[in-house]
Amino acid sequence: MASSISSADVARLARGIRAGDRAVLSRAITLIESKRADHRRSAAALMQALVGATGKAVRVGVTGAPGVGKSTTIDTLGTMLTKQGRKVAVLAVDPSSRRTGGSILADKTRMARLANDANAFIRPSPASGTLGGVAARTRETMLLCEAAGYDVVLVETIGVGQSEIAVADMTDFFLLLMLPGAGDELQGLKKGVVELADMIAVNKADGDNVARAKVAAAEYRAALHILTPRSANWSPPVVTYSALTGEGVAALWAHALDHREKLTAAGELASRRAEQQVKWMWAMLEERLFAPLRSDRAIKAALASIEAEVAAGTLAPAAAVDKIVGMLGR
Ligand SMILES: Nc1nc2c(ncn2[C@@H]2O[C@H](COP(=O)(O)OP(=O)(O)OP(=O)(O)O)[C@@H](O)[C@H]2O)c(=O)[nH]1
Ligand SMILES: [Mg+2]
Repeated sequence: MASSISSADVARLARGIRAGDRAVLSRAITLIESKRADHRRSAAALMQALVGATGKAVRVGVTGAPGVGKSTTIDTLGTMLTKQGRKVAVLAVDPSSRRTGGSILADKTRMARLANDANAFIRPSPASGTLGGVAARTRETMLLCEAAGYDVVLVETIGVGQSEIAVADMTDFFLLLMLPGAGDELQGLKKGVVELADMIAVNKADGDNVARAKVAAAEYRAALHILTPRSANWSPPVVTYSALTGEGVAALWAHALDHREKLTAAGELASRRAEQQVKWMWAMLEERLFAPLRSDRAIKAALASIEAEVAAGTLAPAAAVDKIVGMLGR
């Protein structure tokens, strides 16, 4: 997308998206992901044009350690949902450079059924950038998908780093996947992530793993008891299932719908989304204000020497800030 976009083009994109045209949707996402200033403006106009058409999907975040089975779960769950007549969009937030070239392909092969499903739309994570930037683009992509009629959005994120918080901040239901028998394993279980979870699901409860999965689930249940729940209207359940056989996947989804019903009734779903929207406004503003610090070569070079002076104690931090803000104002 090298050319600039007219307002008529934006209107055409908006129309195509509302009509559910996948090719237009893909093109619009490419526009959203563009770093060019004029594209950013067109993208903002597009988001505004579609603002009334968004918000209708069940938004689910899926996290868990590498290899826990996130993609397989999304494939199995997504396929179940399209069979029920749902339209499913699958997105990812992976700010590491892990997911380049080959592994996008790998992702699609791990979601082999969905990748060939006319009622599913899979879009890999935006290319690596700052987490804030990657996550903001993913969120906008989610909104475009909603405008295109996708009524379930599944967002996969790697089980490390801040990406989980970003995904929890753009979804309604945050699903934490765990492995069986990692018994001694409240292992790698980061308290912050557990506190965000609306449900813990122990995957790979198949074959020899069934008993171990149940033991792990009991341990997580006990662990959750000592945490303050994220919501007054919901106690996160702990379930076991197998993404491979599909056993327990329907029950898992039933919990997600139950959560939705309870939070909607309590008004919490609406307030959660309202808070999220405002949070994203601030996050994107911060992203925008900081962009020149990262992209402007002269400023970047100056920053390095200013930082060195501050470290050496020859420049007061307050004076350094003045200097930097002065450069931004130019
Ligand atoms: N036995 C068993 N294996 C599973 C199950 N779900 C996933 N796997 C296997 O676990 C491996 C990792 O699965 P993925 O779905 O790619 O896991 P992921 O969490 O998306 O991995 P990353 O995206 O690399 O973090 C694959 O070999 C899957 O076949 C399951 O329910 N049972
Ligand atoms: Mg994966």
